[in-house]
Amino acid sequence: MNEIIEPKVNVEIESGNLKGEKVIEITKRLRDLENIFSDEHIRKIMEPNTIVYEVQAHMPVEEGTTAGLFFGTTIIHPGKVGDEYFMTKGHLHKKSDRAEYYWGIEGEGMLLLMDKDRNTWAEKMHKGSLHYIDADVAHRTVNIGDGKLIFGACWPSDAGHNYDEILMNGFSARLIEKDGKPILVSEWEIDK
Ligand code: S6P
Ligand code: ZN
Repeated sequence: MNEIIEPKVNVEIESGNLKGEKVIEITKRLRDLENIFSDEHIRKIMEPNTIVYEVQAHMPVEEGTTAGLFFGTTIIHPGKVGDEYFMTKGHLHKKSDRAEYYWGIEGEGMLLLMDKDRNTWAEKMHKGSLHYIDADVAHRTVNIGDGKLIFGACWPSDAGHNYDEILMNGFSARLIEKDGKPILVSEWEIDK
């Protein structure tokens, strides 16, 4: 049957906002982010309901399906825990041979990447920046600006998420603010 139909989902290009079928939404607040930031003491005394980041994802197939794709938008709110910028939990993909694309939509940020040998580096994120995240590279995003950091992502539907590795061992470096500027500091250099 020849049929012309409306799209089942729309993405607002300016904001990354997704509306339509099979869109899920996740909100991460300070209370959900235990042992992510360097200073647990400060995180615990901050307002636990503070939103750190929000994720929307269009998931047209079931998670784990081979050969499908997911498409998402992440908004990281501006803020810090001590001198460490608000950021995502960060993860590896459960399937270690699955890559991912990120692209900047709004705001100023950094994409923290860590390879298998625990070498960590950061790529600047801004409107229009494009980031290819190699398979088996851990990734975390950090908002270093005064407004929201918004970015898009596209990843294979069978990539999955491995959060445990980062929860246990972290990244080997963190992005902190020093003298009003972001710097990448090795874990061992941070005063506890
Ligand atoms: C999924 C993709 C993003 C993140 C989101 C939140 O592979 O990388 O959608 O899930 O940015 O980060 P995290 O580390 O909490 O999943
Ligand atoms: Zn990912």
